[in-house]
Amino acid sequence: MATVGLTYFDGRGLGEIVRFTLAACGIEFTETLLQERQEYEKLLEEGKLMFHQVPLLEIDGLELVQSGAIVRYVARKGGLYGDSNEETSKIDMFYEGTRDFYKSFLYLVFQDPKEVLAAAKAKALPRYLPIFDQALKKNGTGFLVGESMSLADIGLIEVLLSVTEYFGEETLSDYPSLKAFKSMMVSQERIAAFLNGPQKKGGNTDAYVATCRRVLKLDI
Ligand SMILES: N[C@@H](CCC(=O)N[C@@H](CS)C(=O)NCC(=O)O)C(=O)O
Repeated sequence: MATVGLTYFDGRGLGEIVRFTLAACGIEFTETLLQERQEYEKLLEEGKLMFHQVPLLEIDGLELVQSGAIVRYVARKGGLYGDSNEETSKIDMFYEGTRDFYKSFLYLVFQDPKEVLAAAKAKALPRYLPIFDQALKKNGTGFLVGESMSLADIGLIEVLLSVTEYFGEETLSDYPSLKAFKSMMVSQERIAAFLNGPQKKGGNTDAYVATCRRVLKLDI
């Protein structure tokens, strides 16, 4: 199979969900981790970045941008996007919910982390944790939709790992279904291999933030 290539930064941001989804689908990929403005400008000149943004996934002769479109393509390919229109819509609803939840942490590195985490603790956690806990309980299979893993579960595990990293495991104490979900997901063979492998990115560092600012000429 031709090489699958992800272009992003050496950090999580919007690239991590693409990495998670590829890993969950068992699709090997290489990474271009942008360091300099010229690399980004070259991609623009080549017409690879439709909206002048990364992540970019090169796969099956396609140049895909927009993280939502990318993960859906990969999930479809890997059988993680439901078997019917109804199932796929449910997966989409949950997946979009996980993205709204994840947004609470996304700009952590560009704003005052104390303020971002305090807002997440006050608003996002009490809103989303009970919803996902109840949804898992109601579905009763360990997964959010149907009887097997889907893109919705990938979105949820990504955000739960951030939640427990920032606020501790005890954050899930009152949510038994979420707790069980997290243990089950991190021990799935492909997810475990990704989490323990070299392509999983660590916490976002000052170097990562500086690189994003330099490459994208960010004024935040
Ligand atoms: N909706 C897009 C947003 C992508 C995005 O904002 N990417 C940032 C890096 S995390 C970027 O390339 N920003 C450059 C810009 O918008 O000029 C997606 O989900 O992929």
